[in-house]
Amino acid sequence: MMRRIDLRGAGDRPGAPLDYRTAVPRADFDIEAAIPQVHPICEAVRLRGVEAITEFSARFDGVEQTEIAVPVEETHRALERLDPAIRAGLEESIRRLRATSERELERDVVTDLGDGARVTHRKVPVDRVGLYVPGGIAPLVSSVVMNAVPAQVAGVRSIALTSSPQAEHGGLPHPTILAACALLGIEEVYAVGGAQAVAMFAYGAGPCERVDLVTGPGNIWTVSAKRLLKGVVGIDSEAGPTEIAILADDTADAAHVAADLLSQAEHDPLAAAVLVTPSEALVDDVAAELDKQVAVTRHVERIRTSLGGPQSAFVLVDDVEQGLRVVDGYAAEHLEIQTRDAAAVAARVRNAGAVFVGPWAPVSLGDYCAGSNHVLPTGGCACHSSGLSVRAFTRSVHVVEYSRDALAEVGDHVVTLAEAEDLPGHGAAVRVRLQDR
Ligand code: HSO
Ligand code: ZN
Repeated sequence: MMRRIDLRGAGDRPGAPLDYRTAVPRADFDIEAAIPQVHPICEAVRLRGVEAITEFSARFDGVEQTEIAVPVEETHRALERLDPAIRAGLEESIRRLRATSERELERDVVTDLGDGARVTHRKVPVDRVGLYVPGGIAPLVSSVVMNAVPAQVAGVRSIALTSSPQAEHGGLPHPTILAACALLGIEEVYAVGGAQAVAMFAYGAGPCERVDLVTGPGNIWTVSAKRLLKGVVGIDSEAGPTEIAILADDTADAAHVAADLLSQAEHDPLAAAVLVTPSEALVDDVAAELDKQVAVTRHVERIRTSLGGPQSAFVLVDDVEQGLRVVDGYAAEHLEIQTRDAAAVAARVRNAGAVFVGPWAPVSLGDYCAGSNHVLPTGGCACHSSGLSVRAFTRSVHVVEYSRDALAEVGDHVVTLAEAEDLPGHGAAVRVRLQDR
């Protein structure tokens, strides 16, 4: 089902060094190519607001809407009807993520650079955020938790959440998503999905005031809209189709490895599942396990497409050393380390959205209840971006306080540097303060 890429001996071929960033291909998720289609949608929302949004809901979601806002009573009703076991699961997920988020909150940093010279790095929560929760292929109720909890812990004043309207739920988002909103005390909820949801947040539309920052995972349309509107609005990392990479040696359990690859392939035909290993025996065992496990799972079609796609592969390497170069080059959204001394190997990983260490930390634990966040950079963006956390919802501001003497101490340097840049007015702003009057 999965193809094999053999990189053994390819690492240090003289004259033709291997480019580890492209050694493992990615799915065809061309964000730029989708922008020409997304642009008119965003423009329509900017110019015509709710009227345009309801047209898109009719066209893309098959839902006739008169309003886009979900009455708060609907969220309370959904919570009353929620299966108690699901509620307990959500509560545990919230508790653990809240615990890590509270510890991750950064304090102000005050630096005194001499008498009367102080710079404070002040942390300020973003004022208003729009959280996007996918409702398409699967209603990702856990994404409500992953978006909302760090925003709340960061101290965001105003939180709005949107998810696509569902024809089978009377044009509202999935009831479990609404219930999770009630559980978290989120009262401003919209039934809007796709690119039009990102545009609604970026420009404001009808009852939805514009936000400062949009976060959350999505499909090609929402991710393209985020890239297009970045600058009009802040965005978190680009979180597209799910990826799992597993670096494993012959100590790994093939049944576990197969189950974990399958678990993320389940998300999307474009999801990527990659096993990097020096052990050919492990590849054979995992391939056999996958045949067994996929045959009895629910979303067979989707999983077969994902695992059979060019983005999924068994990658054979010389050893764990080369494996580390491969996974660092790939920069997976999720990376599992299932090797001897897994913690020591994991400590050397530089590029991954999140790292899962050893046999007892599957990615699906992190998807729901580890206390880590599951909104993570995909498509190789993990080499420059981070997953969602309180930091994503916080800005920092340098606050500068100097006395006259402290300014005098450094003033000549300012004047000299300003002259060097041919900006004498800059220097004058210091001189005018220090000259005797
Ligand atoms: N693995 C997905 C998140 C998710 N899984 C939600 C289940 N529900 C992307 O990190
Ligand atoms: Zn998942």
